[in-house]
Amino acid sequence: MFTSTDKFVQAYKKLFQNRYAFTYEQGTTEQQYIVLATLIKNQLAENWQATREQYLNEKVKQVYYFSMEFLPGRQMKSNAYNMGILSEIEKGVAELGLNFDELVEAEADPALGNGGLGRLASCFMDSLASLGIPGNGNGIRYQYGLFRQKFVDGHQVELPEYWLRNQNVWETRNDQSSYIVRFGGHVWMEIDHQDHWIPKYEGTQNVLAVPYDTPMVGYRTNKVNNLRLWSAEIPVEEEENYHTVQETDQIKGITQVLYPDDSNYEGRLLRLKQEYFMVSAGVQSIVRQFQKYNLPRKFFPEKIAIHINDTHPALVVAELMRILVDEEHLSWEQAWEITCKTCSYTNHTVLREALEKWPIDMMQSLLPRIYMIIEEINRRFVEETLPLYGEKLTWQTAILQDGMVNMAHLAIIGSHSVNGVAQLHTEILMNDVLRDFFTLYPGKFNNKTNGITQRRWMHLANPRLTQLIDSKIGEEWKQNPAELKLLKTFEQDDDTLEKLAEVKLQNKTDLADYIEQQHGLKVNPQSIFDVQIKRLHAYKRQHLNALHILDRYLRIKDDPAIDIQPRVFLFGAKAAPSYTYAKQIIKLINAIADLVNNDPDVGDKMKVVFFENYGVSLAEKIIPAADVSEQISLAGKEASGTSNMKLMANGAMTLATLDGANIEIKEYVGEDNIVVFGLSSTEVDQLNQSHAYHSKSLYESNERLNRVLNALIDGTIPNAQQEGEAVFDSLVHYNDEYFVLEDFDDYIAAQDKIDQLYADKKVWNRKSLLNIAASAPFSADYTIKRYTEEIWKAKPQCTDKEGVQPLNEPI
Ligand code: 26Q
Repeated sequence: MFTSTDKFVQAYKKLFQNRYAFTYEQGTTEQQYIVLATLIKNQLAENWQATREQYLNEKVKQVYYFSMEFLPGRQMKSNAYNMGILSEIEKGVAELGLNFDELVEAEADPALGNGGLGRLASCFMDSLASLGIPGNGNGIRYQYGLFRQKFVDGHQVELPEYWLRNQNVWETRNDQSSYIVRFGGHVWMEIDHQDHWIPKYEGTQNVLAVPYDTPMVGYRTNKVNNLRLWSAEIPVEEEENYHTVQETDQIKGITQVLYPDDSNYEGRLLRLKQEYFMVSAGVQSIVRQFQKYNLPRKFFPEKIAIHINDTHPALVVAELMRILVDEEHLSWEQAWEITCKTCSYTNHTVLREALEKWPIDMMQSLLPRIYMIIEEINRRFVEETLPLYGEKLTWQTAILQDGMVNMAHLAIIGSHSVNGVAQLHTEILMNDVLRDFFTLYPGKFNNKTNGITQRRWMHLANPRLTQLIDSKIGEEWKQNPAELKLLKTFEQDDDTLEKLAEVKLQNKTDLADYIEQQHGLKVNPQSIFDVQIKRLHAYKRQHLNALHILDRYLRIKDDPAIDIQPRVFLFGAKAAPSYTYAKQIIKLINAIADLVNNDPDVGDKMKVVFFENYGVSLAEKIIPAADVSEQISLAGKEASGTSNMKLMANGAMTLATLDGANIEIKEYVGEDNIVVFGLSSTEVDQLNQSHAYHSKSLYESNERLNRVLNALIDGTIPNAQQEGEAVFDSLVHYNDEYFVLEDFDDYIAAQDKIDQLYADKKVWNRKSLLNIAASAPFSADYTIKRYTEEIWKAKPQCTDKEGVQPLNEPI
């Protein structure tokens, strides 16, 4: 790379001058960042090209991960780190007299996703590259990412997030790989002179899909993968047809903005346009790639795997059929075999309101040819299934139902693999949500528990902890996370435990400084830092957390001299702009924070902080400082969760319901090192089926609960009367859909247990260490290995990574 700090300094100065024609000392921090990032990007260009060419020459099998969302986080530091030049760069930047951390913060954090699903896609991109697996991301280059959240008088206000303002150093626009995507118009079929049925199109709206490629750098490998994000433009030859700004905006509007809803699906035409736009451009570019391999078409599934990340890209199935049948002139049967062998699908939700279904007439008019193909897929499916399984099951699994196109059904029927994202979630899919399909295709179903990249979430976000681990067990764990379990041998070692506590305290002090600077609020780093960071949703039950806070507050008011473990409650969450109840919960928690933080009776015993604009960059600051990880969704609702894994790996104790991957966390860390409470998913099912739940009688009979709930409506919380009433009503009068009141007592008891454990520092530190030691199985490297071996059948292209073996047993 750079042979010396001097060389780096020279290269930096030269590049700065070339670009701006003044010296770097005269530049803004943004300009100084841009030059540094460009210098780093230039260093990886050669490997990027070499990787692409090698894969092409050797006709290597490639994986394409189709996702409407990616949340990569800032990339300068992680790229430098993965390239192995971070310390060199830091030295050089110091030599220049610049502040590296300031330059890092000058980079925009691309919020091209809502939450877990998008962040998972980015963790997977990191693992694919780091394992040397030929993996490509395929998504949308939204001009505006997920809204920037501000609080005005405690209410969420959404501001546009124009992340491209200062130029995106990491992307490369590749005009030569642009494709046309067609919408609307009319289609009819004609026979050509070779007896092929050819679709004829009239009156279509043609949109140019231009790819912007971003390098995905592997950790200590020379392989560089590609993330391809598509942007919508007017085709050059059609520019003259577009006269008004409105007409132009309509096209560009396709990739203008990310839909900010992660749970409540709304059938908007623009969203369907976005989905097909990404799918069509992506599949066309894959077919072009395969053509370069010069192989018979039946080898397609041996060289290409396409992964469908939730149903959002499910049109891949129909688009691949369209290209193989209409453009490559394969028979329907041949095309269908290739399609099913190529595609695989991951489900990320069991919430019924989140399942994508598009009105047939909308799809028919926007995508006439695609709809014809879906109709034919459905016709053949019904024809085959009906005689074998009868009417009921056939209609329940059909793609076309009640005037709607069921996207999950399309994805399942067109894929060879269907997976859930945690053991419990996969079981719920097989036994409940997708039971009929499990009857039809038991062999398609499999589990792939989510994972996280330790590079971003430990090595980079928590250097102090990383150094401590290195000093105890060496550096091998960075290549092979299973080694983390060696930490267990230090569970009784006072020196290690004290150092671990010191690391945590320093991280908490850093976060406390940040809180003071951002919120003007002083918090005591010696308190328990209790963290709930995730999208705001009733099923995730941030309001249960709020009820506990209120209960504690009332206890302190009863007896201001009470001997209680000091706590800081930390929240980070965005609510979908249209989700009124979620926004009311935000306002309520902010009002409780005002009350608690300004009450002199409370003092240091308790503080509440709701961070604005939670996202990847904030998570990197919060997670290393967490003591308690709140994973309190109603059992059966959270598919997996991934913040639970990040917090555990940073030594937080999990306070959890038996939901999603929490169950696996418990298995790995052991029941003594996690605090579990609440209904099980089976109990939730039973309560639902028996109709025996009456939240109002709990309100009336449980004194403690009664007092807390009354505090929502009796003026205890100033400035949130309406919101308090809304929460009260949903819990008491509308029978509490997510069983908050049922789980309340058990949750309070679990919180008291946390206090008790924390009181004995040695006990706590030991548990914290054991959590870190048991977090290895949640490495995304292992998750990706399993996808690669069991679903995609691709091969790592760097031999030094073959030692990475998944770890299955509890430590
Ligand atoms: C769908 C249609 C129209 C508009 C938006 C959407 C949409 C967008 C995003 C629907 C869902 C999402 C995101 C879902 C999500 O993030 N799910 C989470 O995925 C994580 C990774 O598997 C899991 O850990 C979480 O449990 C799950 O909630």
